[in-house]
Amino acid sequence: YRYQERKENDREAYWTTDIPVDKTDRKEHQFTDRYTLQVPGDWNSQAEKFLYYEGIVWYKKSFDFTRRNPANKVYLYFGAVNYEADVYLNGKKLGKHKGGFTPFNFEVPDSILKSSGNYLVVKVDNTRHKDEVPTVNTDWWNYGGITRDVQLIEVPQSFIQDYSLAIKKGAALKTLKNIPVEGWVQLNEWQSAKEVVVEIPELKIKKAFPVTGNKVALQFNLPTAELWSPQTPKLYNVVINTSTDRITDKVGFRTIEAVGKQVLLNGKPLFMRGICIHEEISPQIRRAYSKQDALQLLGQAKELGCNMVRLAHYPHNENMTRTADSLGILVWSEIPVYWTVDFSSTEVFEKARTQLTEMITRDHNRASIIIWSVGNETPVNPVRTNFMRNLISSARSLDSTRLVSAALEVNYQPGVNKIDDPLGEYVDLVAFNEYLGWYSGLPDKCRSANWEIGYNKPFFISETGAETQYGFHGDSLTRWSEEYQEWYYREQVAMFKRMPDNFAGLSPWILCDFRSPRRNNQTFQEGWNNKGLIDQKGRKKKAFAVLKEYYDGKAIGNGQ
Ligand code: ADA
Repeated sequence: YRYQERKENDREAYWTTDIPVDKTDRKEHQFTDRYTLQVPGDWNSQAEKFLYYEGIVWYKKSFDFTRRNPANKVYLYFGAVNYEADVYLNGKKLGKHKGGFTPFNFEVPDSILKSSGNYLVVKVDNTRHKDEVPTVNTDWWNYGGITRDVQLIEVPQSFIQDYSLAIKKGAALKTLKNIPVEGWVQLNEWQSAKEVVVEIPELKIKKAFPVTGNKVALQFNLPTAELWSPQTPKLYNVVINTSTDRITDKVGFRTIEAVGKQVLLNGKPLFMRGICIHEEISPQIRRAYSKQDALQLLGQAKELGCNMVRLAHYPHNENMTRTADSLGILVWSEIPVYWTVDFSSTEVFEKARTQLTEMITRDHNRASIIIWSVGNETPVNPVRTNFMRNLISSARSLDSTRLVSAALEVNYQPGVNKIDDPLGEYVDLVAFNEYLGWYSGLPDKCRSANWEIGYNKPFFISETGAETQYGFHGDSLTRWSEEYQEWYYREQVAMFKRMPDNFAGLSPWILCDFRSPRRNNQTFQEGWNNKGLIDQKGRKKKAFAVLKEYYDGKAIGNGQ
């Protein structure tokens, strides 16, 4: 709620070797050069020699700071640092954080911060380890650095820490009158303030709630409201006041449920016309971080006819979810429990749960987000199932208003493709990744495909795709050609049309080609996963039109 758009000129930071920091940390340090790096940004894309660099980089930035009120508290906020950050201000360590895609902050003690000549030093380490989340093996580039905004946030001693406001779960929306909403306001401490006042000026709402503890429950009716949906992404300004603090935000009101075999958005059946997206932008080829980047990626998804995106495989930056709110694009948001992490370790579970908590804490007021995903293609075994079940319960206890899911794998059996992963029982939406016609056989395999979805729930194809190099042409039997990918999508689309009626949508793999350390076919990959419908220079491949035609057809008369 204290989200601020970055000012374009405020992006200077340095990394260097000769700064007075905690000596025990210095032993790993090997560099003698000094560079200027943009923040937010990843180092890999800022100089050719760093493209493959994985390790430690020290950042330094000097700044002046004038407090608006000497009694105020100051926090230092990081949107994300990949992966481990040790933060020092004026030579004193403020703290440490692990997890490459979620925000964290430290309170800055009054004794440390000066009005001028402060220097902030951050030791960033993106070395991958087996006991981290994700682990060493990922099919995406391990972009290192301070990849999102860094802000100093000044707040009063007694401040509003967080809030939640959403339509009451289970509320009937037959008439759009007297819509019950509920939520809470979290105060940082018990306050002398007697009340919390919530205003939605456009709806002429102003409600006061007594402060009886740190967490103040909210409950009231909206006399009427336009619901948020992909066609009408209506956002209302919400203002929350106490006697000492005031926050503003833009909030959309909508409901999302899985009822029987359907996903219902605002009580109406929803078919998700999705696409997967990595947080990478072309043609600059770096992490996507700005609002412009979000507009480019989500704009391309809209052009494809999408009403939904799967933000794979980790929480993307806040500009993405904020822009999705304003453009009316539904979002699946995921933590990087990817393939195999150490499912037997309680420490690893805590690392995953921390990232889940940070993701949900940041984005729980975004109407666009309808699904929290706890992971991708995790191998079926009891230890992993227990680990994932516990993550699912954590997600539900942090936010009971959204669907919880995970991308599962298909159990391919002779004559039948089964979705029988025991996790299916615990998720709200049964989602799975299938690559019929790419990793096995030819696309015409789709014609005889039988699907056995072991759960009486809505299901979703969270990935499907084939690799293709833009501009490489052949007949449809020529793997890697645009024609092959086009054929793949045609056969897949024909198969989707025959899916059972609990088919709630799909998010093919993937909108744009992306860098991957695993993709080393010298003719067709050279470090790229080329399953994009758009290539690294922004050019559309032939299959783009095939999926678009399907989506445009699905959108007609769908009402969602
Ligand atoms: C997996 C994985 C994706 C992607 C895909 C592929 O399904 O979930 O991250 O890499 O494989 O391209 O093969």
